[in-house]
Amino acid sequence: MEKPIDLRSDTVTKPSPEMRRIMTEAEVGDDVFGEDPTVNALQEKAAGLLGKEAAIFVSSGTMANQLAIRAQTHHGDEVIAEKGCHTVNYEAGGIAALSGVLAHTLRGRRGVLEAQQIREAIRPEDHHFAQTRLISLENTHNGSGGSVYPLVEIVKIRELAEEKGLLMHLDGARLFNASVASGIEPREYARYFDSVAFCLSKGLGCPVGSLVVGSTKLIDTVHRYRKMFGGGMRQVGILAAAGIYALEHNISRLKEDHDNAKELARALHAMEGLTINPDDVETNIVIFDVAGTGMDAPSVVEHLKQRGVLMLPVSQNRIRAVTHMDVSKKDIDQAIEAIHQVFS
Ligand code: TLP
Repeated sequence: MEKPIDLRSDTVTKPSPEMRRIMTEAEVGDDVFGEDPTVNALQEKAAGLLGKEAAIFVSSGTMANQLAIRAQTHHGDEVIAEKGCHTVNYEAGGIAALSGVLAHTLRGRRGVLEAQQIREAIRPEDHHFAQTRLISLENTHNGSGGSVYPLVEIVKIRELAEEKGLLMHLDGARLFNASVASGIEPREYARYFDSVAFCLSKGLGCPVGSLVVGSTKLIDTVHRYRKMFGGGMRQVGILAAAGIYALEHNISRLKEDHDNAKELARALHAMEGLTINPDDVETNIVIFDVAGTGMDAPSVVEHLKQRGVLMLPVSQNRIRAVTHMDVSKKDIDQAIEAIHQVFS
């Protein structure tokens, strides 16, 4: 059988032959001793790219977010976040279990919280209340179909955070998608956050890995918790080498993924019974509603699977398709054809 067109996530990419070659040649050492030269080089590169003092290589986006939150909160604190964000919804309750914090979630418009909304949610100085400590934002916002956080709003939220003495974390799992779509440098986004997590194993095409960046002091604290959470790794330069390669070669090409997502969104919009606004598709995630077809999302996904196209049902009526480097324009055309067949 032909290889399926896998649009379930941008996490499914396989390392390219060139990336694999570079991995096999990587110089390695024991990273728990801080002696892996390739890991050190990746961390320096990541910190430089995001304009921060330091960075730390970790195994996953979840690990990166959880560590950043653990390092910047105390048990019983409150974290303000958007209702549909990854950190609160899809990390196995980690912020409660590992950091002992409360999530104070607010509904954003396409994943975007406004400063005024956050201002109203900050707990007053009163011993009855949990202490609001951290604001956590997500850019791009996965659950809202890869929406890009407007920088002007981030700036306002930072001003508020400074006024109230709060810290800010960015789940930038797909920060480079946001940057390529908006033309705003990653370091410009990062400026307004105390910590930023970003992933190498999504659109950038690595087999594994994420980074947390921030001040030297913060990253030192994260390092301690990484050890505590069992995330210390040894001769991991073979993975870090893939990360360096990805940061050097795979960022600007994200535009192709965005173009493919837009093409898919336009085609879906033209089909009867499907609901999607192609203008909402800013990066590589396409979420569409199938309620008007009389079929539910799991059965549409099953029919597509039989035609060699994989997507993810994200609710009873909504389906997610994510474009990435292992999906070509031709694959997108083929996927559109398969969708036509399912509904004809
Ligand atoms: N998201 C994955 C799955 O968890 C659904 C995906 O396929 O989109 N932040 C954001 C915004 C994410 O989208 C993800 C992964 C993570 C963090 C966690 O990254 P990993 O999977 O590396 O722990």
